[in-house]
Amino acid sequence: MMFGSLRPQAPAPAPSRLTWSWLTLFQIFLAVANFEPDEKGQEFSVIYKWSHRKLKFTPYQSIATHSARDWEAFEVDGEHFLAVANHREGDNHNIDSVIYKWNPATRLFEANQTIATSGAYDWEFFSVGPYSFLVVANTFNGTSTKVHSHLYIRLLGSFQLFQSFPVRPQHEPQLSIIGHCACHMHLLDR
Ligand SMILES: [Ca+2]
Repeated sequence: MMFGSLRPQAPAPAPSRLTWSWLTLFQIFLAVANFEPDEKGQEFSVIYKWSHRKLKFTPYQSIATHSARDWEAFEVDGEHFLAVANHREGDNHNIDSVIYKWNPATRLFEANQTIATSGAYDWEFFSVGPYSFLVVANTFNGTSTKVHSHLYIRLLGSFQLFQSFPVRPQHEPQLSIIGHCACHMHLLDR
């Protein structure tokens, strides 16, 4: 089963600035990040589910987000997660981003863990052997773009800070995972 990011060329079903993630459970879901509040001032991202009957994605679950910039879909030990990068709430960039976990009983994505972020822009997930990692690109803490981005490792059922990196983003940062082999060797050396 594969997970990853997808930025399709297909027409967007909702507001103009969107990012997409996809994941495969028993069905196919799309998570759409809405950047701006709706006409009522509420901010939601929408998870769409593929309808085999209608042959299109239909709204499945709305999740309150704050200027969401990215949804990252991933799987750990057979459990399915979505992490949202909440960028800012009003003028406040120091807010929580949230990791949601699929609950097979309720058939909903439910908040599983919050992680403090500063102008979060992107999440990337990767695994090295038995270890699962999430890295977040932070961009702005309200006064400075000299902020650290953080790498988290999943231990004992939650993501815990593993390492921090000073980053000064010039533009919209996109995380890329490179050098799995080097990372693997580094971990083995620890
Ligand atoms: Ca991402």
